[in-house]
Amino acid sequence: MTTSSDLFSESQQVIAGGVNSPVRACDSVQETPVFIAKGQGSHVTSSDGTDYIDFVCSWGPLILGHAHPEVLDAIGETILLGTTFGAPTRIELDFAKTVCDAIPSLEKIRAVSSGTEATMSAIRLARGYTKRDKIIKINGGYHGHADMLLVAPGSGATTLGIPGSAGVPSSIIEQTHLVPFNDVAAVKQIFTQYPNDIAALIIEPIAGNMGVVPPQKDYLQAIRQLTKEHNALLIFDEVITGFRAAYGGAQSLYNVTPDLTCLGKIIGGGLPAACFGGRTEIMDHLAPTGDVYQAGTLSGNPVAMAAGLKTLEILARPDTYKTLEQRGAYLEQGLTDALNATSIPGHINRVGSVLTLFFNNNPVYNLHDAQQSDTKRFAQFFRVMRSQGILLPPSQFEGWFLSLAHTQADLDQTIKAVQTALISIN
Ligand code: KE4
Repeated sequence: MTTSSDLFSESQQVIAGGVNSPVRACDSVQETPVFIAKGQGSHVTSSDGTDYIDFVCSWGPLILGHAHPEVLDAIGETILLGTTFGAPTRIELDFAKTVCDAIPSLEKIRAVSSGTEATMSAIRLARGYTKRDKIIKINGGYHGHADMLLVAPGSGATTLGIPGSAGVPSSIIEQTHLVPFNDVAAVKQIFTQYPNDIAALIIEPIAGNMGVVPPQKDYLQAIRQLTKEHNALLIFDEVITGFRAAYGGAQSLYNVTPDLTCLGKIIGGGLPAACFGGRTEIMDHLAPTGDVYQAGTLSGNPVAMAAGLKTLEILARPDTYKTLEQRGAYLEQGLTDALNATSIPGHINRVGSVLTLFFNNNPVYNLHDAQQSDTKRFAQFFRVMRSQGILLPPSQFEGWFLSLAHTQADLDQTIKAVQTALISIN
């Protein structure tokens, strides 16, 4: 059996950094990555044959767990009809109707293949629609790796301590203005400075890439009001929160309707699919009806649409989100009790089925707070948890994702492993 470390050494010869996405390399926790051979429900098995309870869940998409039988059936039936046509298909229409029915801000969508494409395209559409160039983003918000959004990005860049990225021209960066999360005054200040120049404010309504950080009371409502007053578009990046925080996304949970919404992860059902959308009068600015160009060879891929559509159908079943909330609350309580039994300072942020345990003396309301966390202690904790068969996202600045496949036994085993890990790093 080939070990993960052997595979990683080989991969580093032919794949940049040995991984196809930086955060998978586990640099920040001073580990080498586990190579996964298969997943089933809430568990994955490494190439070394070790079983893990999985809280990465592919960084969010697998809210039903790995290899859900109904999703596999939907993929299996669809793929027999062909994989891609570069022409419209009925299933793309069914997918668009389902997503538009679910998400309050959506009258029309355009499907793409990744969250990065969705947010990049939404920003271009906002700039084309408003004929303005400047954008506002949140310090520590992560929206994929499009140039204009790689400014103080969260997720892997924060994990690796990279403030931005080489290769992005300063002329691009100077059009992107930063504000802290949960800080209305900072947004007001930018609009006062540039009253008629802001095309859009893009935000993760529940921050997920500085660790999980919920919006404070009335924050999103205030941002909605300010963007409206200044004729700037409000873009909710719901790539994580869409169909995770609620079936209608964070916008339905907090009752705030943005002008554009970006979705990804869950809506692909484990295959590459994402989308962006909004009111018809904005979306009709997109080619071919309008003059904002955007395109994609595999956009709306029928097999990915089938996986996503089946996933959303299952999520629409009764009590789904009640169950996810119960499981999230149970795990949070277990972590809280385990922390309180030690002298280790920690704070847990949770929304539904995604949470972050911050090794931090204080509550976390924004990136600055999150960066006060003890990342060394997180790395120790991660390693001890992995040695006990629990796979966490290898970063203090990511969320633990639960799925409908995580059982009570999984959660009890996880809580026990947390108790052991905290004692060992106390
Ligand atoms: P992708 O291009 O990776 O499909 O989506 C980019 C993206 C956009 N918006 C939000 C809110 C996101 O969280 C992401 C991607 N999330 C990261 C981790 N939180 C994906 C993991 C990775 O980069 O490997």
